[in-house]
Amino acid sequence: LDKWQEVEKSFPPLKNDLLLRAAKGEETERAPVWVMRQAGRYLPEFLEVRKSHSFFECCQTPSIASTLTLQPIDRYSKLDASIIFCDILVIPQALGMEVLMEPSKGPVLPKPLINPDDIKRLNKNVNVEKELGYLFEAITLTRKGLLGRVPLIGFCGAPWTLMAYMCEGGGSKTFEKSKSWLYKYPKESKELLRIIADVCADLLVGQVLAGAQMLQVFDSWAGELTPYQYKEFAYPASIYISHKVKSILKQIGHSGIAITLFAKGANSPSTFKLLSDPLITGYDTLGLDWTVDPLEVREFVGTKVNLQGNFDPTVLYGGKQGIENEVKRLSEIWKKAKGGWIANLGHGITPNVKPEDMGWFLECVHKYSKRD
Ligand code: 1CP
Repeated sequence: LDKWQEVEKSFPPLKNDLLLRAAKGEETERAPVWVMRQAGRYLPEFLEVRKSHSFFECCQTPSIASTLTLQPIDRYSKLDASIIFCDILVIPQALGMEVLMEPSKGPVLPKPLINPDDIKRLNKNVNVEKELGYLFEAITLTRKGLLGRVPLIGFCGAPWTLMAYMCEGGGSKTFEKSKSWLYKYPKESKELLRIIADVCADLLVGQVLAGAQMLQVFDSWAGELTPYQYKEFAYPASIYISHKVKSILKQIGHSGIAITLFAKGANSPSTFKLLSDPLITGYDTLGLDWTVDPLEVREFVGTKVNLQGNFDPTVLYGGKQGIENEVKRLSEIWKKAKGGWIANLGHGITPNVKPEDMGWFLECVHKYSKRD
């Protein structure tokens, strides 16, 4: 406890708390806005750093990770949050799996988990401080570099999404290897999900103690599951994390933190109902992808949970007028939805976006999300 308070006191005071207020359910004067993958390949300054450093070198070197996190904040004064530069696949690495980042293919895990016997290959009792301490260092450094401009978000992948990478050996179109685990080995799948979830929770707690002011769990492949599989496998593993994080923080006298769950594509009414009560799920905010209507989602989730989203990432290819029209249209709908709204894209920003179009998008959100 003392250590956490010491660390917190060493940071400059926060000047923009819109994100944190919206995450507590406040209908803020305008929507706080940030963009998933805002530090990334659409920024020339990011590509410049990547010329001389491999992807995981960027993640594992605190000064580089911090520089990359601050790049979009330095460029766009209209961003209301930063997210630490890292990747969800550092958890499989901590569990002992090799992960490569191949320029054209994305992540590759050369020795995937083929059957339950392979669970034995994973490290037991992962010490996150030892395996992933670089992330905590990067967070502390970044809080200093932010000078209180905006809050810093910590994150991890959700167990199902990480299990998918660990069983597929990389990205996938069909998810046949990982999903066949759920049919063939339901019990062992749950065991694997729990092993992953424990590391996720420890990693999130470590990020908070290092200075993260909000958290997000990325379940990018939740939409590959049937509603039944989501409820049976992904959901319990995801809420295990949030409850574990919140109970550890409570035990050490921490004042608590808001957590967002981005379960991309998990859009069935029954799934929304399952995620509707933060007291049950431990998730204060749900991230929505662009395929759903915020008002319709509100009907399913009620008013206890806050929402984040959900501009179509391709709107950023729509030109100035197209971006403005769409931000105006969707913001009007969002303003009718009750509770906290954090504006974001419905998935990560893509590499070919022009940086000035991202800037224009942020300006439009500031303008049209204003409540009168
Ligand atoms: O060569 C490069 O520079 C690789 C590009 C890149 C970047 C910039 C990857 C590879 N990861 C990242 C950073 C990253 N990844 C962040 C940084 C913070 C920020 O948002 O600015 C975050 C939050 C992630 C999270 C992440 N990684 C997710 C969840 C979010 C999502 O987009 O769904 C996933 C699925 C990954 C795996 C991953 N890492 C990288 C790629 C290309 C992928 C996806 C590959 C696939 O489609 O399977």
